[in-house]
Amino acid sequence: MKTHAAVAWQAGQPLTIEEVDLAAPRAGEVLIEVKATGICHTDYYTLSGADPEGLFPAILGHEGAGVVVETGTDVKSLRPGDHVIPLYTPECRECKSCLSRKTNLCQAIRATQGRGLMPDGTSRFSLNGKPIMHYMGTSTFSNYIVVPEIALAKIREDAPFDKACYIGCGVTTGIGAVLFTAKVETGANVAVFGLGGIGLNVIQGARMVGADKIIGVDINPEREALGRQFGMTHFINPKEVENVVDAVIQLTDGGADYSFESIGNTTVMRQALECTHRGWGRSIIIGVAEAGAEISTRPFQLVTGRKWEGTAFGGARGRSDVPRIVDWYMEGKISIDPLITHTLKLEDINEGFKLMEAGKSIRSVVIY
Ligand code: NAD
Ligand code: AHE
Ligand code: ZN
Repeated sequence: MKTHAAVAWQAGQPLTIEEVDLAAPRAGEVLIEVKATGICHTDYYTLSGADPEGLFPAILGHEGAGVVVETGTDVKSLRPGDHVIPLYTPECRECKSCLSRKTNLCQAIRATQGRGLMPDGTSRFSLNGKPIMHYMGTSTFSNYIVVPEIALAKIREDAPFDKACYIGCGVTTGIGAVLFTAKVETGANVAVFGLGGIGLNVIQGARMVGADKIIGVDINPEREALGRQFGMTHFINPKEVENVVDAVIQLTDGGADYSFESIGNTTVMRQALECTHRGWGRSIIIGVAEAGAEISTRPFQLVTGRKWEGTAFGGARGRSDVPRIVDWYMEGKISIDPLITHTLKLEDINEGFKLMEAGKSIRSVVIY
């Protein structure tokens, strides 16, 4: 079949809309009509050329929601008409990682996914007979996609696609980092560096668990109002203080219990670690930094009890946790709507990247 898709031909170049060929789902695969997709900073990062796994030409996008159109052989858990969120972190429930119960990083198809291919080592997308690469196993910048069954979370049918799509990455990553990875306890002091599409969800996760001080740090002063709306109690603009680490330490009587870096800046990652409390502070890296980037600190920071950690997809097990998070949204327990600042047509997708770059959007959502 044919599908309209935004194709990334080269690093740093705008996407172009093409009519792409899409092959039918094979065994264990599912054809999805994508109804809406968010644009995450990670799409921008890969398009920029900084991603060591970035391949071109590819169809980017990993924050979608849609409907099952057709199932390949051996697909048992889904049928046409089901509403789904594609998962860049699948959940096979059989691999060593899934069975360990220690991580959400299912490894069943990670190797082929990182090479832009389906699990059988081929692409379903092509144009003029030449393959186009998948991206993160999802490629939600295409109206129709083929995705492995283990990489689809079935969600309730009354959830609106244009909001539910954001649960495919940003919402789950931010809230999950607090609930599933850090397991922040009531009364803890939390510092969040970077108040974009991810960081604002970290803020609302911290509010959900009843954190005490929730300190937001961002160089964009326009992020303060939305931060406060989502539960932030204190705002620091690093440009307005002499030393952001000292500023957090002063506000928290010795340091934050937990900090989160949701920017992808290694200098800020160090600040986030060093503003946590001696003896027990934990700093969680969410941001994705460019190929070759390294983090550093004095080992003394760790010797004196701070822990440096990271999280992918907020530690969520997609097929189990994503439907619950959709329920939280539908029950009014979490807020999504104010974070979707722009909606676009696929033809205007490059505008979404420009808005992100200019710091004008939190999330732009493409509606098919
Ligand atoms: P975004 O562009 O919406 O937000 C980034 C925010 O950081 C902006 O508000 C910006 O003003 C702020 N910022 C930039 N430089 C800063 C600095 N020096 N100090 C303080 N604030 C600064 O991006 P996003 O979509 O929220 O993504 C954030 C990061 O998280 C990206 O690196 C993205 O790739 C990563 N990410 C990781 C995961 C994961 O699973 N680990 C999931 C999603 C996104
Ligand atoms: N190819 C990138 C990987 C970047 C990365 O860490 N991605 C996150 C999700 S970001 C979503 O917006 C992730 O899931 N990581 C775990 C994994 O297995 O990729 C790079 O920098 O190499
Ligand atoms: Zn993302």
